[in-house]
Amino acid sequence: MSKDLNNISKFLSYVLRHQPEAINIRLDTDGWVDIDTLISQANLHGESLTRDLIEQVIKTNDKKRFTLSEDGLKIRAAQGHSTAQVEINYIKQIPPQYLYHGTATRFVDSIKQQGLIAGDRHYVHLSLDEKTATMVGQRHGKPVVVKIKAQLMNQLGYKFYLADNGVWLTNSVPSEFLAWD
Ligand code: HQG
Repeated sequence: MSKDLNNISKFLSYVLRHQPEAINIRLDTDGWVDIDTLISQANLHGESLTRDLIEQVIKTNDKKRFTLSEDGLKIRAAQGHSTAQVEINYIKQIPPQYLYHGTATRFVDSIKQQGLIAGDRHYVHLSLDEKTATMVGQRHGKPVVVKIKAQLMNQLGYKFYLADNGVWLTNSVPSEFLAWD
């Protein structure tokens, strides 16, 4: 992805996940905003945005972070929200036997004690494979991957959701369901 598109992706992540009020837009409960409103408000706040650029970002984004509505009029972030404006009604899914979470070595002691917690975001984010989890962990420092006994958790009543872009979500993971190598 070009540097421009990368910057736009960062801007969209910021306003569609965390701070819609920064450009004075309101997201609906499912996280959607009209693309026309997004463009005009972004431009008003000094971020030049066009429909064409937005479509390029949606198409080329490495993690498919953004979803276009079926009618093509709205956009939302697929996951990763912290804003209280959004409470996506994700459909419950049965997870595979194991899912993976990438973190940094400095968080390991705390995670062993408290389990995985969502922090500022609405959910704990889990990956289908170790390679993806390693990349997620790298964002925070020296990566370490922890295996989650997802199917066992699900059998015991913990809910799992799958975002539009393949990221698995759950509210928290108590430490007894974590397996460290
Ligand atoms: C850690 C990216 C101490 C957790 C990724 C993580 C993902 C604890 C950090 C998405 C803890 C939160 C989310 C505990 C969890 N004690 N630390 N008890 N429980 N943590 O960024 O999962 O590129 O909010 O391990 O690909 O890293 O933005 O979550 O290190 O899908 O699209 O607290 O963001 O996507 O960090 O990443 P984050 P995350 P994007």
